Amino acid sequence: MEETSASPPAPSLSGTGQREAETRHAWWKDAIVYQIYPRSFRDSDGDGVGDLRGIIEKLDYLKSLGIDVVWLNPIYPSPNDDNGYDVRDYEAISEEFGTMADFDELLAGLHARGIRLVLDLVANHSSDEHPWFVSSRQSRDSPYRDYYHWWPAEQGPPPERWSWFDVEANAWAYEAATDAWYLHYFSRKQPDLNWGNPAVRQAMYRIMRGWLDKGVDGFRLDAVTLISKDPRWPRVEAAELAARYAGSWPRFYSEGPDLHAYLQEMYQEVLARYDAMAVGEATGIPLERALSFVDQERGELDMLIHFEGVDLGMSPLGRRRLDPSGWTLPQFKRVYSAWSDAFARAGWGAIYLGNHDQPRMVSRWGDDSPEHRTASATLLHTFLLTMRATPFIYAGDEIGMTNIRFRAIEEYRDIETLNWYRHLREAGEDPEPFLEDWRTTARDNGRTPFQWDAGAHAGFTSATPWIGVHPDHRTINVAAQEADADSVLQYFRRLVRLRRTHPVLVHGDYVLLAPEHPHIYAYLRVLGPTRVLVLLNFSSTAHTFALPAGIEPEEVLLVNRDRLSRDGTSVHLSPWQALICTVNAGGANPG
Ligand code: ISL
Repeated sequence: MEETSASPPAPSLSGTGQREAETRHAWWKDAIVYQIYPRSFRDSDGDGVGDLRGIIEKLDYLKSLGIDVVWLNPIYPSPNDDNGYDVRDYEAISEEFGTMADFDELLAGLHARGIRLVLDLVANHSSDEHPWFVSSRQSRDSPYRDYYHWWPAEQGPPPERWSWFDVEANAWAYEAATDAWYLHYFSRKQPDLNWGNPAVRQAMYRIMRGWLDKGVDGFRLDAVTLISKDPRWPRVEAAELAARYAGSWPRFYSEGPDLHAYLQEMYQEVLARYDAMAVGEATGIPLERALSFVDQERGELDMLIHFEGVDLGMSPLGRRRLDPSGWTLPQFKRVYSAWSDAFARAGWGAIYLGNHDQPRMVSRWGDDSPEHRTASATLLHTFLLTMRATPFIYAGDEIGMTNIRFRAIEEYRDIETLNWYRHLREAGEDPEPFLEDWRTTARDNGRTPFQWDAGAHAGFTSATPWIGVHPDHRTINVAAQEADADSVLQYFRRLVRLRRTHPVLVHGDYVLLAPEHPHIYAYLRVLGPTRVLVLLNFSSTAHTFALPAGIEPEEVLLVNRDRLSRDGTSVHLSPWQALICTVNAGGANPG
């Protein structure tokens, strides 16, 4: 058995969490994960791009948040067609971000503060500039030819496959040099690796072991549900392609026939040998099959990052657009309750409301107007940190950063937006409705520089930043919130402390109350005799909640605004008020 050398001490578990502590590397169940998009966090060397030394400068800030794990988006050398998700070398550090010595210092600095580090592993595809692909595309006889998926032209046109980032949405790109097509589910510069080739798998396992031997604490596995391709290459009907979120598309993309075999092999060859956390990005995986990935008995992954939550209220088309019919709170409750219940007896969940592929949490799920921003951001954090799942907090959300809503296409940097725009222009479509859609949905909303202070470029850089800084940094920034006891930041820290000191919030059963209430999300967390009630008013108007019989609020543990206001069995909640209180012990739990 190999062991990591520099792991921080395991966080202490108490109460009946003990049962889970006995299962394999359960430390990540108690953890709060903080996701850093390195390009946008802090630029230490004045080139407009965030870097590892920038993160090192902020180590004490990270410690002050009380988080347990940092997940870094890719930091490897990359031509940056997709901001690092096109990897040129899996074993080195991008020059833009620093050196391996900087990385070692960052890892040691995190570990010294009791914070673990999780890297992003992009295993479904590499960059077209990776030496494997450079060789692969040169000749049909290349020793690396079978590292990728090639379709020789003499076999006729390849089976239709949809590409997320391609201008023509075609996942096959033709190469005259070898008269063949190669597969790329993302951009043309992101050819899909052929996991059917054992040499590819072994190479990836070696890479993973290399980072774990260095002391890294786990991986977020990018697009990992797409790695197994059906070698029979079934043809897809055009209608099925168009409706990629409806019904059958995962049959052709995620959950290929060998997916579980690969994940089990990865577990045996890598994960089982370390005390590491593995969270898979679960594109296309429905709730019904979640446990087939994360049931400990199977030996595959620890957690999944599912999409059912963030896809609520999105149009089911390839291009990002809000569904005009919107989303309702009862739907939201159904999704998160179902994903919580799925892991009641086995497996474990991950929960998030924003990341680098999503608009800002408060703009998407709260109300980012000056009147309601602080309350709605703190309410959303209350939700994330009181659910029975490992919370993934996206950097900037702890201060309530908002969507930038770029006006013009020139302001965008994301390949997804730029390619869709090109596509529309080539098709002669009016770009304005498109731009309006992307103001609320674009990934770049979540990628603007972190707002440290009210000064130039929000204290992110001394140079011109790689992407525009949100003008609201003059009011929304760390410095201002450090000085304000009622800020999102200070509330976030209180919540983190509360979760840490109340195991019921991590391990307790989750009992949904009033599933159909249109404005209030209410639930109990129950661990032995301890019962905690969470009340969240998901709206910009005041509402009343009728307490179910047998639920008697006792001590208020935390409230984001105002106080507990009760009238008999009714609780009055102000707009976006969030309240956590203990309730009388015992009795049957309603719900
Ligand atoms: O954000 C999306 C596009 O609208 C998602 O469909 C996303 O592409 C998908 O979830 C996979 O995401 C991951 O892999 C991509 C990368 O661009 C994303 O940033 C990453 O999270 C390709 O590596």
